[in-house]
Amino acid sequence: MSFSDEAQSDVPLLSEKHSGIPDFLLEKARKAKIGVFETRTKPKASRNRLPVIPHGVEEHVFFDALGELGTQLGAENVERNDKPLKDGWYEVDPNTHDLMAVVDEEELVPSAMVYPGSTEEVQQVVLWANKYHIPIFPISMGRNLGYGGAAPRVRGSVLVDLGRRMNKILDINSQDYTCLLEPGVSFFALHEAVKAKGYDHLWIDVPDVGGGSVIGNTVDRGVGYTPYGDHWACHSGLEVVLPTGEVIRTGMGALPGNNTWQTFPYGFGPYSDGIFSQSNFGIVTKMGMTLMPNPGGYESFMYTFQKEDDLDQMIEIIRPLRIGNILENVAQLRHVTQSLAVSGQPRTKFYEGDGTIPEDIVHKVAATLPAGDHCWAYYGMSYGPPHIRRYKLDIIDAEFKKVPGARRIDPATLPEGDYFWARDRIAAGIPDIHELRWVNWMPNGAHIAFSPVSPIRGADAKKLYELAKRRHNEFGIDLFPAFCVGLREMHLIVELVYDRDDPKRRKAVLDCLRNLIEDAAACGYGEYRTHLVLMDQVAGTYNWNDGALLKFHEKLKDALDPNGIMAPGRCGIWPKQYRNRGWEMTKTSGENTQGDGVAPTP
Ligand code: EUG
Repeated sequence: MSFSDEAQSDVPLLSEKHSGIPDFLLEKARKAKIGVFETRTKPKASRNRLPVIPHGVEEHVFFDALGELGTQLGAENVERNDKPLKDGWYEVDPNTHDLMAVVDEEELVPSAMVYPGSTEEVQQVVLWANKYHIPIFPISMGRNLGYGGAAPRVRGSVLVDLGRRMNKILDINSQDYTCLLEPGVSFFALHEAVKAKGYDHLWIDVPDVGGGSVIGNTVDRGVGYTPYGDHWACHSGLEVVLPTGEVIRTGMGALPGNNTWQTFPYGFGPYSDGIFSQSNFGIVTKMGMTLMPNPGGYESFMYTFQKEDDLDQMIEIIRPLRIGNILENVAQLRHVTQSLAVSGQPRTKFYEGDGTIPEDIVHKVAATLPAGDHCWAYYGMSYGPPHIRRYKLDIIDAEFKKVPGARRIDPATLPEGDYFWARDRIAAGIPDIHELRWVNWMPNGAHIAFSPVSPIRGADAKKLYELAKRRHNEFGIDLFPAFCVGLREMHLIVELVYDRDDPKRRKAVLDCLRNLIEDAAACGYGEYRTHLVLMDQVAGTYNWNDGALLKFHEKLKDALDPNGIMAPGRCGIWPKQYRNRGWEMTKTSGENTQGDGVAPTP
C-alpha cells in the first residue's frame, strides 16, 4: 500500500489550527487516520469541470467581483476553488466539496471560498453578494458530515467559511454556567478551554465526534449525550447577519447593556431564534450556550438484549424511565452490526459476498466481542454521587431485566479501548473520535443518514426498524440503526455506509434513502435533519394543508432575502429566482443537482 502525502502528514493539533485535535486524542487520531488511508483506493483527485462560476453571473464579472472582495477582506482571504479536490479525512477536511459525496463530487462545489474575520466582514460579504447577485453558502466548520459537510446546495455558490478566522471563545461565565462562541469553536476547543481554566464545576455536551462546530451543530439541531443533549434547546442568544446585511442580536441581546443574553433565551416579543436554525435566513456569527453543572459523579452502564424482537418491549420499558428522568441522558440503543463495524475492521474481514452481511456471520463474530453476542446494546449513564446513582441504577436493572435474556455488562470486564469507554466519556462531556471507525466498513468509506423521529413507543420503533431493514435488504446495504432517546421522542439514526468512489453503490444508497423517506412519510414519520440532496424531498413531506409551512418559509425568504443570495435551496427553501426551474431534487434527479438557471431579480 503506498500512502499519499496526505496520509503521511501528521494530524493537526488544536494548538496549531482551529479545526485541530486536542493533545489527549492525538494518538487515537493517528490510528484513525491509518484506518482511513488503509481502506482508501480512490485516486487522488483531478478536476474536469472547471471553471465553476455562479449561475446568472458572467465569468469576467465574477472574477472582477472576487478581486473587489479581496481588496476588502485581504486577497489571502478569497480563494478560488480551481485546484484538484482533495478529500483528506475527518481531521483534514475539505471546504471545497462534500467529503462524503453521494452524487458526483463535482456537483456540490463552491466557486470560491472566502474567510471573513469579523461580523463586519461577514456584512461586507453579504452586501457584496447582493451587489452582484452571487449566491453564498455559510459554513461554521463544515463538519456536518453525513448531511453535506461543507458543500453548498447550489453549485458555484461562494462558500463563506466562518470558522477559519472567527473561532474565539468570547466568554466562559463560570458563575452563570454559560459561554459565548464564534462559529469556528469546536466541541474539542470548548472542552479544552473549560479544562484549561480549571473550571471543574462546568461540563459541556458533545456529539459522537467532537470536531464539529458548536454553533454549526446547534443551528442544525444536532444532538449530544449528557442531559443537555438537545443543543438547540440549550442555546441562549444569537447574533445574526441578515441576508440584506443588517446585524441583529436575538433575545436579551437586543437590550443594550444587558447581562442576561446567555441566561434568558427569549427576551421580549416574538422568539425569532427558530427561523435561524435549519434555514437560509441569516448567518449566525455569535451564539450563547448553557453549560451543565458537574453532577458530582457518573457511571456508565451497558445492557445487551438478545433478540431482534426485544425492541418493542425494551422501548416500552425505556419510555417511562426516560420521561421520569431515571434514564437521564440521551442514550443510544445500537444494533449488533454496528458493534461489529465500530471495531474499525472493514466488512471484507468478515464477509466477501454481495448483498447484506448474513445474520449468522454477524452473530458468530459478535460472540467473540467482549460484551458477547447480542442483537441490541443500550449505552446509558447515571449521574450524581454513588447513593443517588444506586437508587436509579437499581430501578433500571429491575426494569431492563424484565426482557428475557437481558444482560448487564460489567464495565470491569471491558478492555480499555472498548467502544463502551468512548460512550462513557461522551456522556460525561469529554469529546472523542471513536465513532469514526465504522466508516472504514467500506473502502473509501462514506456515510449518509436517514434520521426519522418517533415517539418512544415499541410499535413505532418496530415499524421504522422493519421499514429500514426491508429497504436495506432490497438495495444490499448493511443496516446500522441506532435509536437516540430524547426526552419524549427518539431520533432513529440509520447511517448508510458506502464506497464514495463507486457510482453504483452511491446510486443504491441514494435510491434507498429516497424510498426510506417516502415509506416513512407514508406512515407519518419525518426526518429531524437531512443531507443537502434530500432536503427538497424531506421538506416536501412536511406538507400539511397544501404545503402551508413551506409557503410560509418562502414568504419569509422573499421578505428577508429579496435577491435570493443566501444559501439557496438549503432545507428546501428556494428564493423566488429559483422557483419553477427544476432546482428541486426528487427521485428522478440522479446526480444532477442543478436546475435551469436563475431568473433576474426585478
Ligand atoms: C449520529 C447521531 C446523530 C446524527 C447523525 C449521526 C451518530 C451515529 C443523533 O444524531 O444526526 C452513531
